[in-house]
Amino acid sequence: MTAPARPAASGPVEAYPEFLDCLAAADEYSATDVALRLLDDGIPAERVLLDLVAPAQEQVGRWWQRNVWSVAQEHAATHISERVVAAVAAQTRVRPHLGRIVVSCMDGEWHALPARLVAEVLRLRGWDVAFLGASVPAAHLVSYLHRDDAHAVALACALPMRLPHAHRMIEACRRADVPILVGGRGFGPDGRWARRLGVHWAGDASSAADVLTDERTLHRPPPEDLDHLADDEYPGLVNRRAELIDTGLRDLTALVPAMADYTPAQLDATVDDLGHIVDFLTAAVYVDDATLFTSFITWMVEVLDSRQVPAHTVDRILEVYADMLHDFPRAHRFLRAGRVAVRS
Ligand code: B12
Repeated sequence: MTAPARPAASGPVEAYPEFLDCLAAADEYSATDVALRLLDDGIPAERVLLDLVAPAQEQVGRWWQRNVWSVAQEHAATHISERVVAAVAAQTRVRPHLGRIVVSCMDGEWHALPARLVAEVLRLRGWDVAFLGASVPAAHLVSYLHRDDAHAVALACALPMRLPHAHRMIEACRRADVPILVGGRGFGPDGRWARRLGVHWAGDASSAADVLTDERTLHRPPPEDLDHLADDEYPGLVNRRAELIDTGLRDLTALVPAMADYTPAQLDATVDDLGHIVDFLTAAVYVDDATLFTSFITWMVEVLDSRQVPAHTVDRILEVYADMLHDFPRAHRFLRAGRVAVRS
């Protein structure tokens, strides 16, 4: 008797719905089977990581954003994706034949999985990778780079509001004289904010691997474009952060009577939201790009709307901040653009 024919090899795209179902069911073993089956069928590990795990995580994000999934469901799914990445890595041991690349998240950056995907792809391409994971303080990273004769450091930033911190980290690495490559959605859809900060950027793990092999380019970073910082609006906003959050909270409490009955957790979440508004505005001023702020506001309105918080509360906060920051011309202009984004 002959063995039943194996189903024809299918790729990550065909396996994606099944993989998502496994994440939704928090079924770690089946999710791992889906990924390992693709490897068995001859699909390169890089494609399994980037065409199966990465898009699934984006979908997880969309479901969280629309309040279809709770934070707990997102955490369970992300944990499984991490296990799948580890399982794929364990099946594909590549002896390093290229230099040492240190892959690290920026200080305060907890999105380690995107950086881990990059680290694994570099490892698959033969680099000797040191993966430092989430939120590495700048001073510790620099002393690690000194210790380790790195070919380059790859820095990840998923949230645009962390860009001023990212820049400080980039400068610290520059002083250590190690070539830098950055990536992650925090640098903007086409890496436009990386260009502002004068640093090489790659849009995905495969192009990161390509940039790192181009020695000449790697050692010649693009020029920084931060002359606008001479107006001192950025440090002014940093100094006024606490005042902006306090005033916003007081104003909202008067505007939304239901806030009187908010639980401490709900109040914390509101303070976090106000902090994000201020931090995204501050980051937009840092790179001098209103779209950083307006795209955040559009995202925030969608997040709040799916949680039954009306958009006019965001508009009101932006109005309050515009009044408070009337002598900050750029921030004022971005707040006005933000109010247009709320209404569109
Ligand atoms: C899982 C997750 C988390 C987990 C992360 C756990 C972990 N171990 O990574 C936790 C719970 C910690 C988390 C927290 C938060 N998160 Co989150 N998170 C996600 C989620 C769902 C998946 C992340 C992921 O794995 N992505 C998959 C990879 C493949 O994404 P990728 O960025 O496309 O990566 C590719 C490229 O960008 C590039 N790349 C990425 N990094 C690097 C680095 C280098 C050096 C290079 C060269 C290239 C490169 O290559 C990658 C592969 O090709 C995303 C959704 C999303 N779209 O990413 C939200 C998301 C990023 N999170 C979001 C938010 C808002 C938050 C919080 C602020 C929520 C909160 N209120 O607390 C916090 C902030 C925490 C912090 N300070 O860092 C938002 C950001 C929205 C925005 N406007 O910026 C997103 C987009 C969700 C959403 N759709 O709304 N999150």
